[in-house]
Amino acid sequence: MIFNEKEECQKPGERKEVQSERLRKLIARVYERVPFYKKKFNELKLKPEHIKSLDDIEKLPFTVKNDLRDNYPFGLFASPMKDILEIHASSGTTGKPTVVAYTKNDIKLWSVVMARAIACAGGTPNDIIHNAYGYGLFTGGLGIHYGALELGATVVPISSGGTKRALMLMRDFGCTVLTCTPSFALYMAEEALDAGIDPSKTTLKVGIFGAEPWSEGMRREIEKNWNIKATDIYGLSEIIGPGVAQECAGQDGLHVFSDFFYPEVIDPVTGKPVAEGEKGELVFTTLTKEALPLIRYRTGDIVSITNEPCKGCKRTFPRMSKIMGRTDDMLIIRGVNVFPSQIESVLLQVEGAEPHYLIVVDRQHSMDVMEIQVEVNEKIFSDEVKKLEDLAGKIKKEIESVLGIMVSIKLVEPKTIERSLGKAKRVLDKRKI
Ligand code: DLL
Repeated sequence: MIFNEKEECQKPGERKEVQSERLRKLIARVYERVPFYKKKFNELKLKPEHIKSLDDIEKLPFTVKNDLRDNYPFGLFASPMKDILEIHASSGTTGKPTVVAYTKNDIKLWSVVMARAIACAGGTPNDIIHNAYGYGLFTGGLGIHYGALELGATVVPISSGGTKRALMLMRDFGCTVLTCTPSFALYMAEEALDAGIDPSKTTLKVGIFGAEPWSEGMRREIEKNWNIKATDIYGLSEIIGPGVAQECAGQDGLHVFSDFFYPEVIDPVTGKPVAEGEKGELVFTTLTKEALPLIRYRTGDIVSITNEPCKGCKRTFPRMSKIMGRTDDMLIIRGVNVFPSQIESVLLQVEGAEPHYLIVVDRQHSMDVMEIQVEVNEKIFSDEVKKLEDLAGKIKKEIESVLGIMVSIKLVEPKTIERSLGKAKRVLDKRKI
């Protein structure tokens, strides 16, 4: 199905009926199957029958990332393991990842919303999709893959890395859609020029970029370099992966697929909803998910949402702005979520390293790079160079194994990292995005 007009252009009032019905079923399901939710509801003296429609959603408790960690790995699942077909995981502050799961119906849902997203961006069954999101535990690669299959397009599961070969295949196969993080799209354009390929003269026509924040300036650059229309895709593993919201060719906000993922925007301090169009923290309720249904999940992403009709297409979904920031200190480095506290917990365990550090993030040749400056104690600092090198190597190895991305380590003299009286400044983000 390329464009399901009945669902995507449904009158908002009619959609609300569908959403309310789905919400009622969801609440009954989690109350019965997830002890964590049953306990929370009981504490609030809330019974499933108190939730009659979407208008009652504010009575429900929030869910936060820590709830997933506290119930690691499978504690929040609402389906028995025999019904779970696939598991993904993203990084977490304590080194324990956030685990998410899918039943057969969940995979079908993921395929449908991702097919919707690709079509919304301008993709059709005739397209050849060069999918350079990472395949593996990250939801980017497989999410796009399922959507491409559902749409009936051709997908090339190129994954990330091996850029020169990937560029050759992209040209030889005549790929028409590029899917990857926006920073990787820029990096690939540079690599193409190096390899003697003019990126503006390829067969590509559309790009579907997300998993990390990017600006309008970056969009213009990508569009110019590749001579394509660059669209924004949003999603998060906890809710489904990519395929939660997608821009159409109008490029004026991302259509939130609210018939499956009901969005709210709240004041992150009071937890109360903000007025339409105001910015706040994005919260989602998964209306039909089976394996890992989440109620009022706080994403930490700051956005605003409008219900004004879209000028670019007939879809009637609410549209959200690009992500304007986060409520927590999560960094996204080459699409990987990184919390400074993950780095801190490694440093605390390494003999000789002090927990005074500064994470410097920059962009070199369009790729994110991360340097961690770490103070060492007096004793270590006066040791010979070899010992310092060994220490830096040890820290690098430990941090890379926790984060799953490459970092560089710079050991610095005792007391050189600026101390702060208030909230410590742990991150210097020099990326201009
Ligand atoms: O990044 C899923 C995804 C894959 C989305 C591919 C789009 C394309 P996580 O690894 O769980 O899932 O990270 C989710 O990434 O809460 C946002 O902070 C950020 N993020 C995702 N998409 C965008 C975007 C995937 N378009 C976290 N713009 C989210 C800005 C984004 N930030």
